[in-house]
Amino acid sequence: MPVVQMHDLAHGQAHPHDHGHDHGGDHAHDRVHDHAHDGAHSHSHAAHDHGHDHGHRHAVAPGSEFLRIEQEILSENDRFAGVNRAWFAERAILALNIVSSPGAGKTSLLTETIRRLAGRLPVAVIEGDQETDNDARRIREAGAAAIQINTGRGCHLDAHSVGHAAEQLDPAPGSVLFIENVGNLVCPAAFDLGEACKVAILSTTEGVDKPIKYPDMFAASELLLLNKVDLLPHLDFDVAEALDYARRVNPAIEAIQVSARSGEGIDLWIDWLERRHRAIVQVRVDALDAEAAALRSCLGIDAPGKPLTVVAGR
Ligand SMILES: Nc1nc2c(ncn2[C@@H]2O[C@H](COP(=O)(O)OP(=O)(O)OP(=O)(O)O)[C@@H](O)[C@H]2O)c(=O)[nH]1
Ligand SMILES: [Mg+2]
Repeated sequence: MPVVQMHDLAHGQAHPHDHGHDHGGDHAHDRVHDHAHDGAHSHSHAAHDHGHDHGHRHAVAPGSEFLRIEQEILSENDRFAGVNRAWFAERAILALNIVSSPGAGKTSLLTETIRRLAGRLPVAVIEGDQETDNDARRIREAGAAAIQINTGRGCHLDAHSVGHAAEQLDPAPGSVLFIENVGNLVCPAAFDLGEACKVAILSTTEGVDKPIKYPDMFAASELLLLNKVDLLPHLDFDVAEALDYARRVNPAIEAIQVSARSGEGIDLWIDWLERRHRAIVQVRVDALDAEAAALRSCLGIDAPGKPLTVVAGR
């Protein structure tokens, strides 16, 4: 599976989910590479080069050029996110955006999760890192299909490149699709990728106050996985205090204590995943049932199983 370069790319392919929009021009992430670098990239991208400091919900003077560009990028991202969300819904795919600071244990938790879900649910992974395909390789070794997006200078994934990657990866209907975002507690909070929800990972080595220092990320997440609890005996990390901070910025956030190393808490995380997966599948099944009922009614067939004889004149 190739590595997708998100920046410094030539203009080119339309987004697989473009549906008639023109997204050519200076898109920074329209080409798929079979290698990590081609060395000949241009550095002239403007509004769509997420490697710069724009495109985030920073506090800036209203009316500034910076703010205008920022709003343009975010609204375009939201449009792509909507397309992705519809694409996932149609396939009953549970897409989760996994966010954390670098090294909190995203890939380790995913590899453990993939092993636990083997034979239970199909899993695919979109990996986001600035450089290397190390994480995608780890995911494949654990037994799931993976595609790596390298963001270069970019500090987060965006919906457009995730749409490309999802189409290439082509997860089976009813899959769980993990999107491991770039390790960063700030920027990924502002970018909807079309996921069902964000899952934030905080590890016990990072300090208890991260949720109040980086509130946007914890406010945007539905679930907090507190990872590396196996290390608690060696640390002065106060779990109750950390969870209290998380609930201060997001009273509804759920929390599960886990260790990718010891396996503690992973069962609870798998239960959570299976619940969310069932809910997504149920929504799709209900929609298909409704479509089938509408077709039956249109054809004058009132019960499933009744032979398909179209009533004349209808
Ligand atoms: N003790 C302990 N170490 C862990 C645990 N989970 C991950 N680690 C270690 O933490 C380090 C970082 O883990 P990764 O899974 O690469 O973290 P990540 O969040 O994917 O990192 P980036 O993708 O670079 O942001 C590795 O050395 C892991 O072995 C855990 O539960 N307990
Ligand atoms: Mg990782």
